[in-house]
Amino acid sequence: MKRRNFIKNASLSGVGLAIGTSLTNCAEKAPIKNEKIIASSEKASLPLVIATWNFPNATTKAWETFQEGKSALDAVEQGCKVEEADLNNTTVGNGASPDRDGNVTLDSCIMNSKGDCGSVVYLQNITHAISVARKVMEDTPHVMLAGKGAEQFAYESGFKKEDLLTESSKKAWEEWKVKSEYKPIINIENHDTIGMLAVDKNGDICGACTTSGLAYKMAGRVGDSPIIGAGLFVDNEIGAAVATGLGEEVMKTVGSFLVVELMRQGKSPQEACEEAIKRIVSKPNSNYKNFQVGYIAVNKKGETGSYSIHKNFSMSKFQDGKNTNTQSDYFIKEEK
Ligand code: SD4
Repeated sequence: MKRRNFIKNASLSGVGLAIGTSLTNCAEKAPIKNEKIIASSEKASLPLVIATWNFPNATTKAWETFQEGKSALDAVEQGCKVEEADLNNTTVGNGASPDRDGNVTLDSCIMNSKGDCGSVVYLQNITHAISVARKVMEDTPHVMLAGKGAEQFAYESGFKKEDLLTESSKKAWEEWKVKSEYKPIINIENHDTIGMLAVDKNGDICGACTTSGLAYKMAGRVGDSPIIGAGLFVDNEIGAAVATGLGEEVMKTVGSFLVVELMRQGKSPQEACEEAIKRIVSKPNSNYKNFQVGYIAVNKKGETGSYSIHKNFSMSKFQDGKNTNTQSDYFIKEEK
């Protein structure tokens, strides 16, 4: 398919889901007490870890990281690394589906309880994008590094060059190229981005998100997942949220920041996720029936919530030594 056709189809269809140096950039806030949220009920058992989708190995790794006495930041990084290394996860890290030109490009970000954050976009040839994002946060004066600069920084930080395109991803891409159809596919099979939020025993919250984005995306396309405020947001006074699904729609509504701000206004994590999804579906001309978006959120008390447009989104949780995966409530109830 000619690039122009691809662009046209993508915009008509809504695009399918083939599915710090400490930072001065993320401003430190004066502490704001939201009595409505903080004082209203007892805290849930801490620590806890939640993640998008069904990722028991990742949440287990994050929990074990806590058990070793490490931080919530370590927990989310280690948890996300499990999926980045899993060759069967074709939406994250090594083994991920390439863009339409055959290049595997990764987007990732991380945020700590002090409001510091780091991000990499369009990163190639490095499995653990989340660890590079953490290095951007901790070792540079910047928030975001892209493309060749991010890759160069990764090598200078000790990461090794790897070929992330596996034989099976290459084969699938070659099959896709025969027709080069970029159709909306809303099924669960095509979503595997991991977004993870962890609350330590003191109630301090960190988050991370890592993905290869959409399979067979246009070369150069970047989604919501590395964008602080869209794919991920942490406000240690209030809570945190992370998104999965069609990143374009998440970016247009600054979704994760919105969820956290709704919690600041007094909504529970569940109510906040629902409202953020409603903002997407209620936009004029929204073709939400053709794409999936899901949010998970946690507040300062350790209460959690999740919600999506279509059914089959789920949230993994590790709490009280127990791993669970729960189907999320969703907007389109008439779906079979
Ligand atoms: C993106 N939000 O790049 C990501 C895709 C995703 O599960 O979450 N897939 O738009």
